[in-house]
Amino acid sequence: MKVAVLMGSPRDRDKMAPAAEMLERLGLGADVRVLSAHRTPDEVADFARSARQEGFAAVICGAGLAAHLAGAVAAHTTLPVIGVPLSGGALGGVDALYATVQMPRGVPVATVAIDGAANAAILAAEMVAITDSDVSERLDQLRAEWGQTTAGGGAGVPAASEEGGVGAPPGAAKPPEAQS
Ligand code: C2R
Repeated sequence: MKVAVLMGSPRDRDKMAPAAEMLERLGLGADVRVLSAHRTPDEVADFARSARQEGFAAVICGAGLAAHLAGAVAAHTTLPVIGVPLSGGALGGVDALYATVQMPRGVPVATVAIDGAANAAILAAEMVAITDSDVSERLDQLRAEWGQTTAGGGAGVPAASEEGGVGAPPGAAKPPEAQS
């Protein structure tokens, strides 16, 4: 199974890199593309309409500012779409968060934290793991490594700057639950 990782601008690459890294770590192929609902609307629609047939399990969309990419993709597919609001600009990513999360009924976008690219990949893997026991086992291993059992308290969760970090702001070595 493969997962698409889309981003609105080449300048989003660093913030979205943890998504592809995490997918790879969980044994899933990542198809990374720059597509914009504003700048390349026809390409976005073409991609989304054919994504299921192309064998994608889910589509991760990262965008900053007036982030319409995830919503535009969701308009053209019933695959699960996971939105990653990206930080930057005068509003620090809150604009992208609201634009991504506030979808109208019938066209959902599962939205992770601002700059939460790694969590978007984990969520996509969890969707695949519903029917894929190999991916399910890798997710269990990841949790075990990070000490994220109910008893472990997440003490081993790496900071965002480390391998496959969870998407916390740079320098904030917090477990995922501390972000929400
Ligand atoms: P540029 O630096 O290329 O001007 O992009 C991008 O994700 C980026 O964070 C600035 C910001 O604009 C965002 N962008 C969107 C969309 N396309 C580009 N939000 C979209 O389709 O939603």
